[in-house]
Amino acid sequence: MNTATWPVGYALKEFESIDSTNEEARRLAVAGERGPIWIMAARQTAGRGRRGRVWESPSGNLAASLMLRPGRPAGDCAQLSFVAAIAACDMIAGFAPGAEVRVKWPNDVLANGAKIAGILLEASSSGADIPAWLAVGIGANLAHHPTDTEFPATSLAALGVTVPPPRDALLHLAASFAKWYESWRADGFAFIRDAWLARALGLGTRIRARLQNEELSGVFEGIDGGGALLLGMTAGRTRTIAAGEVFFG
Ligand code: BT5
Repeated sequence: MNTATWPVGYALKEFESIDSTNEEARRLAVAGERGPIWIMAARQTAGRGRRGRVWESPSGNLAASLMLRPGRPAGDCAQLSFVAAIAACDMIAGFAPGAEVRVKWPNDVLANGAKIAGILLEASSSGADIPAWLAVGIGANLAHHPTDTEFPATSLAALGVTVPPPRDALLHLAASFAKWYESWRADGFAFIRDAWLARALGLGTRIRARLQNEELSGVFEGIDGGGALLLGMTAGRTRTIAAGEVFFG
């Protein structure tokens, strides 16, 4: 793996054990911390996924959140989950060069088809058009992965590669995120979308999308300017899906 250097201007706060690094990001933001600051914990006792789901993060895995204040509208801020996915994908690929490391809409990183990292973006809930702060939470399975998940999971250890200390993984993640974040700030989402699509699994293939009240089958055509999934249906129609789960095959 190439060497990486810690990005200039980013602070770091480390914990041995914490409830959730995203929750700590929220606490720091509410207390007035300006950021950008990475929060990392060796272990989370209440790691969370989307929609109240649990994220398992035992010691040996990476659990980290970046608290930052982009000063951009909420719709634009949501694009940062794609920035995080690209950064996490490249970090994992760097440690597992022999694996097929891909992103899966909206926020997962897969290695050889199994989930190795997940992303949880949370924002201040003040109702303002421009969120006061964002927490970009990233969990990556370095040494361990759960076996009882709906979607199969894996880890660097299960891939048979050398497992880095979580701090090394964070260094590469933080360096990569900072690079892609600068590109997003300077050039907007189009370039990020292209970079994400270049890493996406199953582009142009038939997928299933589970929405809140229905399940759809269609061709994964891409993502739109807001990051929504584009699903090609019969008769040339395209459905735009803002939230849901995707299944391949
Ligand atoms: C995610 O949610 O994938 C977002 C995970 C974000 C975790 C980070 S860790 C640092 C920061 N602090 C936090 O508290 N959270 C963030 P979702 O797509 O909802 O996936 C959750 C589902 O994945 C669960 O319902 C399980 O089925 C499965 N799962 C739980 N732990 C897993 C793991 N370690 N690896 C793979 N799958 C897991």
